[in-house]
Amino acid sequence: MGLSDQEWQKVLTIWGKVESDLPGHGHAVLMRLFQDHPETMDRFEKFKDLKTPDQMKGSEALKKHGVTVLTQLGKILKQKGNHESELKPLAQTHATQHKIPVKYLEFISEVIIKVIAEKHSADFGADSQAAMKKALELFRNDMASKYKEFGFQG
Ligand code: CUS
Repeated sequence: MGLSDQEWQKVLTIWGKVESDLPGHGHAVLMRLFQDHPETMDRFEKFKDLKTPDQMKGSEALKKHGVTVLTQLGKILKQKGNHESELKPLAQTHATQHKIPVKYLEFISEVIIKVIAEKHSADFGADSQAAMKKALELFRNDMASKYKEFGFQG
């Protein structure tokens, strides 16, 4: 279940590339998520008017939220699994206010890997992809158990 030091190193190395352009990556992730899984948009009132890819592309709100998402996730990844204190408040708001099912976290994890693979193919080989996949699984598992503590079945 846990990741080795080497795996965490791979995760954080590629995350460094993501951080070289957080708004670009975040915007790409959310556009892709909303196109591939339109139902995920319904969680966010502020995005309900984004209907076409062009509208999404031009949306400052979407770009801003992309930065929020990747910033939160980056904070958690940097804890290398010891993320209890970062994860708990995030799980609480997502369980009680936003009501983001674990399934949506699965979708966003897949999309993050796709977007990194597209933007950084040379630096994101099979080992790094597998490590990132594991890190995101750990994140989701721990979110899911915290969700239950907050009474959200996810
Ligand atoms: O915002 C936040 O915070 C979250 C993040 C994580 C948890 C990482 N989100 Cu937002 C999520 C989601 C979205 O945005 C959309 C869809 C789905 C999910």
